[in-house]
Amino acid sequence: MISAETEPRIADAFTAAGQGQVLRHLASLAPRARAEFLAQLAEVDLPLMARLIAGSGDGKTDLSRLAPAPYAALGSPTADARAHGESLLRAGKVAAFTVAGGQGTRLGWKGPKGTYPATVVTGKPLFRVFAEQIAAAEKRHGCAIPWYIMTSPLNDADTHAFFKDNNWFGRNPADTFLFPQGTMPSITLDGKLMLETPGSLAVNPDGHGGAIRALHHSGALEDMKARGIVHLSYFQVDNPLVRIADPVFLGLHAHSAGSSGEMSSKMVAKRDAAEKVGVFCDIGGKTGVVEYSDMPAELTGATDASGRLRFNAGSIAIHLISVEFLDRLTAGDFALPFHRARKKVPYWCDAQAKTVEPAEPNAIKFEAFVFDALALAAKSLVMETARVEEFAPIKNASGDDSPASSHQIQSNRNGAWLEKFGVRVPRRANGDVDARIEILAETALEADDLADAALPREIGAGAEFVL
Ligand code: UD2
Repeated sequence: MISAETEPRIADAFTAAGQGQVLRHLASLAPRARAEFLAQLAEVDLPLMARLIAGSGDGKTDLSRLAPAPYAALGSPTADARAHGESLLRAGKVAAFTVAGGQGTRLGWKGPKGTYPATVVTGKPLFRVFAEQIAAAEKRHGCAIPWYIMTSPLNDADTHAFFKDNNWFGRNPADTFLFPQGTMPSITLDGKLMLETPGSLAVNPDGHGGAIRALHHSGALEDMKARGIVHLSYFQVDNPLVRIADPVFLGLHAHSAGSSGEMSSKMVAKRDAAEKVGVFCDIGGKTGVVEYSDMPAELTGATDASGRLRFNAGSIAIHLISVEFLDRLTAGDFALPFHRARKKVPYWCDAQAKTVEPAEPNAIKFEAFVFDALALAAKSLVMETARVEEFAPIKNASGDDSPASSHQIQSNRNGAWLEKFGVRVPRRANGDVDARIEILAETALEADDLADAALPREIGAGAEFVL
């Protein structure tokens, strides 16, 4: 609670920082609203905001030192890695971690993204897809896989309600840990903090990079340590094909010479130069990701002698992160850089006495990116995977990375799994599967799990099939 003495100090600090405009309705707020607003203001790191507004401390990479990052290519031997990964799982040393704090504006879905119906036939919501996959992995390895989910202050209550309404998807709620990430104030294009209402700042979730701090602040990290968790399987809420706690990836991350076991990543070969994914690069001797929007066109489109994209290692935002690494980062004076993005941010308009949704970008949002932590790992491994196996994100309402494209990739993956065991699957001229095929996690976590399944001889063109 803000005391009568601290109140003028907070107000003075904002005025001294040239941000006194946010106080313009303070005197007219009711006591409770005033106290809540002052508490929000007290949380703002004004020196950090001043640095960001002045343009320093943000996440621009030195592009003169970029080379393609090395990676473990598809088809590298994996038998040892799998055995190592499976033993980590059996020993209960692995947890799942979903970042689900994004606002999901591009999809136009009102609720949290994880509530979106994602699967191709039964329309299971993303959170259920993950819960069922974790349950299947727990059963297979005879272990508990605690699940940590980062929400944001904007969707935390709705996410909780969804889990509760769905009876925690059959999970023990004690093994499911939801916590909100932090926020950052948005600023106008000329560097002023903004009001969303007379008694609240316009803020945005502080990016998935906020996860590192939030894992610490929420007590999740302590909880992991108490449970003996050693590695976190990190993934985004938008990808129903993610392979959570993949044993092969775990083994490579924890035991291969190219990895310090701190933070590893999966990549796919980019679809084309324009694909909106970050790219794994060697940045002055360290593996890192350069976000697509930060990569100059001449590098994005550069090709090698065989005509292949030079920077082709697309990030699918799947990582393994060790608890020890997170602990080390959060124990010190740690901060990831903030990246700036021009966005449409609703703001309080005094003339209209209401919150206005702008038609054009009117503000800068600051977000930290989790992949900037890669630079802090001693040695970081990147593993290539097949796009059709693990990447079918749902981000946009239509076109690329939409529900429709995700459904097609899901059917393509599932069709290929069936074909491996002799099932005839209809395909169109472009190679896409011409049927809607869903395979439940309890049936198979990967193609070879179908070896003993009762399979049909054929799937009809245009049919729906659930296994
Ligand atoms: C991300 C990556 C991109 C590529 C792509 C693969 C960034 C900046 N870009 O693009 O390089 O790997 O994914 O699909 O990461 N989130 C939070 N809190 C936030 C912001 C986001 O939890 O404050 C979550 C969000 O819920 C989602 C994920 O992070 O699960 C990615 O969010 P995004 O939409 O900002 O990133 P995107 O899809 O543009």
